[in-house]
Amino acid sequence: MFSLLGFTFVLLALGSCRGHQDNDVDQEEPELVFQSSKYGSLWPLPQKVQISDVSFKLSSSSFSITDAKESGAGPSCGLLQLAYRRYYEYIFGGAKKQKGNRSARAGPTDLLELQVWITSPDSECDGYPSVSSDEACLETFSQLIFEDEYGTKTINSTVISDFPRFAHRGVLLDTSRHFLPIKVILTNLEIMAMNKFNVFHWHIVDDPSFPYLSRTFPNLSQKGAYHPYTHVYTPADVKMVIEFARLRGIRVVSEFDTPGHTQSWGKGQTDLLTPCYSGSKPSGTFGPVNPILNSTYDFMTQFFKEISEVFPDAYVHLGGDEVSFACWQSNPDIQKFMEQQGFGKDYRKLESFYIQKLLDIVAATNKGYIIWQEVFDNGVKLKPNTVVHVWIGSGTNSEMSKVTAAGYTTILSAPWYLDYISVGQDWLKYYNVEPLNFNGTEEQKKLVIGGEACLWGEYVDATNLTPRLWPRASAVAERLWSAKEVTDTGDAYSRLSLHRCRLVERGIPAEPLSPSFCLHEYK
Ligand code: CP6
Repeated sequence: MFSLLGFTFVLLALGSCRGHQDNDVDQEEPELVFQSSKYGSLWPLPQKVQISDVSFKLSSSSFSITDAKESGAGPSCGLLQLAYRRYYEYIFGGAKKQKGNRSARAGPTDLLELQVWITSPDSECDGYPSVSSDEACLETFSQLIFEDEYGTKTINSTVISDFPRFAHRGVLLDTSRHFLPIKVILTNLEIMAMNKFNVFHWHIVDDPSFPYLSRTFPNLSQKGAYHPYTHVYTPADVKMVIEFARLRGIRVVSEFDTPGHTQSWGKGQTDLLTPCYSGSKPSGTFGPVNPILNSTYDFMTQFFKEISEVFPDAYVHLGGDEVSFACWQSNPDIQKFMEQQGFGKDYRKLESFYIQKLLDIVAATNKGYIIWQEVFDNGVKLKPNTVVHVWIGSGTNSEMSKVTAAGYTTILSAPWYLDYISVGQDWLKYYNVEPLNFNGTEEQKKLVIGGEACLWGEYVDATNLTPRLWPRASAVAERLWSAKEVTDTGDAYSRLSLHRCRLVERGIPAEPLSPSFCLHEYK
């Protein structure tokens, strides 16, 4: 059984005739010095795979992907029809070249059809993916196809049973430190699907720039973007990203991080940020969102109403990380407010006061929310369906214990900060993480819904994003998809090398793991 992200379905591979036994089938390039995996180039590894040595040929002139007669989703399912076309093109390289120019007549061992049989009662052709979507993928089928020594596309008869270990498998991209053109975002969504990632965490705004074009508050990007026309995401751009992701079974979770990381918000929205003081006078600089003004909450109410309408996902990420208290401490109005509220000198209480009100505002838009771990650490009262995002690299295991002991669902990012680079095979470091390796009951472990690879944008833009992310994020993808027992790094190395070459063959500049070559190098 396979399924496209967001679907469950069964593939029936029909040959024009019985396949022949071919004991000489050698799907690995003999030149490669590593030990080939019996799983070929499959990545991430499915839950159960049995590859037989019965093989079929595929030719672009006779092979097609079709709906099975019994399928629950037919020609009217645009999402599926588009996926068939995409994967046909991946398999045959854009249908341009027909290697060897074999006759169009189907041979006795040709695979003619891949029939896709959707078995789930209500498929998600027109809807959006969610945390509970049933998944797996046409991608798996395409990964089983290899070129024999004559360059003919070949597939061995295979039984696969597949589903993800974790439901939330995300990649964070940061479009504030550097603006990322839409094309780069779409390319990476495509690569995410090839790795079975299903959440695009869009860290869209931050201190340096505010590229989100808000219909309600156009001044935010007019004043806060790096450039008001060329470095913004218009409503049409955002729609395009969401639809492109939807067609690939990927959720788009937007992050609008407050009260810290908001310098760019202040440029287009007066009085939103706290004026910092130097002695008894305002210093002219600004700190986090001003939590003591009613106007702040009026603004947030309107702003998040818009966000809840623009982004269809059931969750929005509200940030809440790394709030610096120095500016709040310097401001006499804030000091007075602290006294009135009985907060003493504990600015975490002020932070919690702000977040509490924000969470109520967002909850009223019928969205769930994800927050960075500090919000939980500060003891803010959270709705039971809140997702706590663990990112701090020290004390990670005890944090996972605490968050899940308190009954919250959690996602893990602390071990997967891919903006950190070093020489050598750092993918192994990401691969060797076991997300449930913390003290806790079975009930607690069930609350870990997944994780995210984070590519913060300080040193990343369109020039280097793709090779920096891939295939390093692929290591995270397998950890979040495959069974817990899949930990053989030798086997992983072999499959990942081939997976990376497949990305290269599909036109993606994914960086190499070690001295090596690909049959079809990057052009
Ligand atoms: N930006 C935002 C960042 C980081 C965070 N939030 C960050 C902090 C520490 C490291 C890497 C990234 N750049 N908004 C923390 C979640 Cl090591």
